[in-house]
Amino acid sequence: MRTAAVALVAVALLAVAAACGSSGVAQPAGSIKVTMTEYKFDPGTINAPAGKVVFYLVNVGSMSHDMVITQSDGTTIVGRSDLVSAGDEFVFTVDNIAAGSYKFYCAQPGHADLGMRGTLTIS
Ligand SMILES: [Cu+2]
Repeated sequence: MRTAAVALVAVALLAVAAACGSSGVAQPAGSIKVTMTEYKFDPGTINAPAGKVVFYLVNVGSMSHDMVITQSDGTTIVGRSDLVSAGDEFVFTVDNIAAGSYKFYCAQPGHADLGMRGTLTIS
């Protein structure tokens, strides 16, 4: 009985460690916070000044997501984030982005078609 209680406490502690383990990246000053869920980005329409743009990606969903930015043709990639695990955050920096219209989407299979896409306007 006592062994079982100790095991339960150990499991509880592990669960807490897992919950805070990989996250904890603070939002950088001047970054644009983008929340990722199944299956959308919030906001889905982003405006930013030309130059260096920093996205603070927060995955509050239950699956891994990423963010790929393309020219308005939808295929020429100008930036790609790391894969962000569920519950994790990632600071995604795009250097020297020029004024213009861009698109972004999640490159995980099927996600973009299910709605994980948006538009980025750089001015
Ligand atoms: Cu996704």
